[in-house]
Amino acid sequence: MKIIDGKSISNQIKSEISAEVAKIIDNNGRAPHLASILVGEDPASQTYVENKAKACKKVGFVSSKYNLSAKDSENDLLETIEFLNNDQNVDGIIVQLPLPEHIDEKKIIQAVKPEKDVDGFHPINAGRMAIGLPAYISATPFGIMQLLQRSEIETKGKNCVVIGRSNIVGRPVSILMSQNADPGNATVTVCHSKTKNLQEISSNADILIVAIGKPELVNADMVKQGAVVIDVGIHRKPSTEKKSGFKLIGDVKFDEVSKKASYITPVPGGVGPMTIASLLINTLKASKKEIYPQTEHN
Ligand code: BQF
Repeated sequence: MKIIDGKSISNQIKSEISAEVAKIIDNNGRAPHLASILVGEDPASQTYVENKAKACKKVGFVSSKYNLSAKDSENDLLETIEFLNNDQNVDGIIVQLPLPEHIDEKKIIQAVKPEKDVDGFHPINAGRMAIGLPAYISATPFGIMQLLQRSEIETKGKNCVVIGRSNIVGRPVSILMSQNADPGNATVTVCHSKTKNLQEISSNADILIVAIGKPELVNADMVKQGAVVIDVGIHRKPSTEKKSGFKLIGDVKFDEVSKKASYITPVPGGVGPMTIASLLINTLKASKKEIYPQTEHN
């Protein structure tokens, strides 16, 4: 069994990005700029926004943070997005999810200009990705594809089972894995909360991608000997051994599943760091206007 070291692969990507930023600066360009909006003070969300700001700093990007109160209105958030859409010095905008109940997430993701939507959540980017046009691909699915590619894992013709169908991970990664591309060309099955024979289906997977959001749902009986297992879950489990008071666990029972897997991603240090690295890649592309060279969505 090989552990896929997402932390190390993400550091490799970050050093490639740093080199590109240095070149941009040498040519009298401006450093890429990522703006993050956080509404409220959910501790996990605060950590994620902090992780992204730190990563920006590490590769030489500018980052700015806009912290709204949980009580601020949907309109306040829309105004912040509009301000950043119009700021010529901002390349990428992310709105940290989840949002408070009184804010309509669907409305918010459509307010971010597609050209600055480095999370790839806007329907223009989600749709373009689905039909194989240049697009910002949401960071976690993109990170998973990079992990497979950089670990030289063959996907062509393989049975890939995705557990989870969210707009952010399960759905887009299932599309990418089935595309005629490398990585891709897998035969993909999407399972979800209403799937009846989950164990039967998942134990047929050569590549199992788990993004269901249920702590340690996947056990050894659900995994084929030699499978590649990608664990997207991230949950805080109370622990007296950690000074933070919790440890991170995934959607997969790592100890037992790792005995059967050929490759497996750990939590932490697997998919999570790759999500951050992919966001940096998207922000660099935004600053270079790589996806949308003109302003219209042709
Ligand atoms: C690691 C996220 C659920 C809901 C909204 C590194 C991150 C996490 C783990 C991180 C995530 C998860 C992010 C590790 C961003 C990934 O070392 O294992 C980085 O910061 N993530 C997010 O922005 O929103 C989420 C998960």
